[in-house]
Amino acid sequence: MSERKKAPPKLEPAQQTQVVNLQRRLLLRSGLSLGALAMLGGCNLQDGDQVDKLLWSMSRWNDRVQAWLFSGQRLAQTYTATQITDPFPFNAFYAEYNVPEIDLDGYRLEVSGLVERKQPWTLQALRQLPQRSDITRLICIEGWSAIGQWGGVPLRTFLERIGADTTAKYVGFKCADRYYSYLDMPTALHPQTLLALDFGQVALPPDYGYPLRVRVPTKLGFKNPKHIVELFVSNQNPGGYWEDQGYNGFSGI
Ligand SMILES: Nc1nc2c(c(=O)[nH]1)N[C@H]1C(S)=C(S)[C@@H](COP(=O)(O)O)O[C@H]1N2
Ligand SMILES: [Mo]
Repeated sequence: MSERKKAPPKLEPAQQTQVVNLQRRLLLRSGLSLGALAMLGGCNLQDGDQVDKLLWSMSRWNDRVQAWLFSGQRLAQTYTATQITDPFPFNAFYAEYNVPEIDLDGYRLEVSGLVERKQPWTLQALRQLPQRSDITRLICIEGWSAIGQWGGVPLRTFLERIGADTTAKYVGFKCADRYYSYLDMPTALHPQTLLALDFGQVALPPDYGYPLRVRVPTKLGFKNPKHIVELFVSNQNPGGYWEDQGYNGFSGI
């Protein structure tokens, strides 16, 4: 049951402390998820199905508790320009040389689901909307974190422009590389949640999710889809690349 995709990365002592601190924080905030994982790691249960069911039900319970704890307005910590991590780490479910190729001129963000206006958006049109930029920390569940600056359209502003039903439960995202993920509506409406077009002083480079990514500093890294090509609003949980493999769907930090 405790099959793992790959061996955990070797970490420096300072990084280990960071991971332990992160786990402690996650544990405090989320109650059970890491405890459940530790329990699973430390035992030899043969009946995978039963364990799976237990973990999925705990995870769903966990999502509800976390959503309830999330105030929707508490701001994530911000940093100064001198604290920005350079070079910034790249991460995806594939190696860097497989980053998708995207024709920027032909690019459109498709919009679907519970919204009034479903016209696709060019990058230029997105840049004409009000912009915001924050220097925040991206925390990956694999045990690293890095500080960067992302700028773009607050997702709230975009949802308002397209006449989204903001009483719906989820905003889902589909990406150019088969990745997909979603945000709960309160997180989608959080002031620091961006449809990011810029990274530092430049347009998003390929590695970091060009031409458009979600940047949500109140969530773990995997809830920040890169290369997004479609956005939709739904009352059905859209799932996600990692969410569907058991990563906790709320994954707040
Ligand atoms: N399209 C897409 N988005 C993605 C991923 C991916 O594989 N594909 N990986 C996620 C994970 S696990 C992390 S930690 C961050 C990494 O973002 P970075 O490459 O800008 O550091 O992107 C997230 N968004
Ligand atoms: Mo990640």
